[in-house]
Amino acid sequence: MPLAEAAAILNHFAIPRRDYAVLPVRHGLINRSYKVTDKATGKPRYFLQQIDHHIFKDVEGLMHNIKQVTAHFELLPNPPGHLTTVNSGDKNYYRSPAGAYWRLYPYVDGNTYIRAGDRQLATEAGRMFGQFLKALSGLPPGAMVITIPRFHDIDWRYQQFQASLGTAGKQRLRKAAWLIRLVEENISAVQKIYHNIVHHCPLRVVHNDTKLSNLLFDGQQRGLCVVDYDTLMPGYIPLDFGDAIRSLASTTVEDDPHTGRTFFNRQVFAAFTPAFIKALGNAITKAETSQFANSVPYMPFLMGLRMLTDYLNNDSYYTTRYAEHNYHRAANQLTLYSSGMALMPEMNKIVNKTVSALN
Ligand code: GN1
Ligand code: MG
Repeated sequence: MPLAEAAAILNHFAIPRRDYAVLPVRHGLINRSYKVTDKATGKPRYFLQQIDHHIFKDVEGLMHNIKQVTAHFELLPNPPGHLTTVNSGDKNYYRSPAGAYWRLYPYVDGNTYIRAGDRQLATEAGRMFGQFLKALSGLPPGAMVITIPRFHDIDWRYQQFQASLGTAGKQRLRKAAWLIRLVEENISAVQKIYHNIVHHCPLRVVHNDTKLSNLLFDGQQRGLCVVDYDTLMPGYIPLDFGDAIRSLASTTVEDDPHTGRTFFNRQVFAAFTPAFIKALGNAITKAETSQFANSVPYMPFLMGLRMLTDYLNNDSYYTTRYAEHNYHRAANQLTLYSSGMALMPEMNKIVNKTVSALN
């Protein structure tokens, strides 16, 4: 996308006509994002994104979901820190004649982290995601469009994986053989976890991509807001919990190629969990907290499986920066899964202790 084209897109949004500088920024694995700066003052003003409509096949539905959630937040007496879109005509996005989708947010000048490192950040992250989900708890799942069906459903992801085995090239199959074996050996245990969650927990509107890098913090590591609303959809709170732990409590980033460096940090888990549960308050049920520890190995397995499938499909979904990128991601996440399995009893104790202290 030439920058001049991205800059011209700004004319379609309801913002003051100024001379803006548009700079690409790396954010997430899917959409293209740009920081929009007012050239006269040098201040960042907006965050412009082109939504990848090959991956998000129902962009209208996705933007409808964002509207539902932001409108709901605005009615709350104490809304959580959140973003609101800038309008383009009567819509919260712009569709170009060529069929590209764009949206614009006012810029929130915050810091992001890809690793928690310390307990303070983990506690703040727990509070932020907990408050965000509590605020969402008043919105009925029926108000939302299911933009990516069966997004966190292991049965569906396993089917996609099996299909990729039939079409993958020999070299990638050989390289990933140990990961394929790990998946086959563990799939039934992981499917059980998922079926239990679905059976016991209410379907709710959740975030569905609660990684640490989707939180903005100020200079003192105080939370500003939760970002990335692409996957706001019906789902399960324990899976948002597990997904947050996946990035926060991992000792390294999700694409670290050295699997020996990848395991869960108990201290970060012990800091995040009480803050998350407390912030949810009476919005969370015992049936849900009883699934929290199970979701800790579940989410890295699910992500590892998706990354492995994408590796076998020659990287058709996630953005990759080098040939083995998806392979490294998958190896990392599936290693994290094993660490999560080993720590499950201990994590269960921490969750139970928190829940009984609050009662
Ligand atoms: C994708 O693009 P990004 O980084 O927001 C993915 C998530 C994964 C994540 C892995 C729609 O999110 O499910 O957790 O990569 N989103 C989609 O980092 O597939
Ligand atoms: Mg996302």
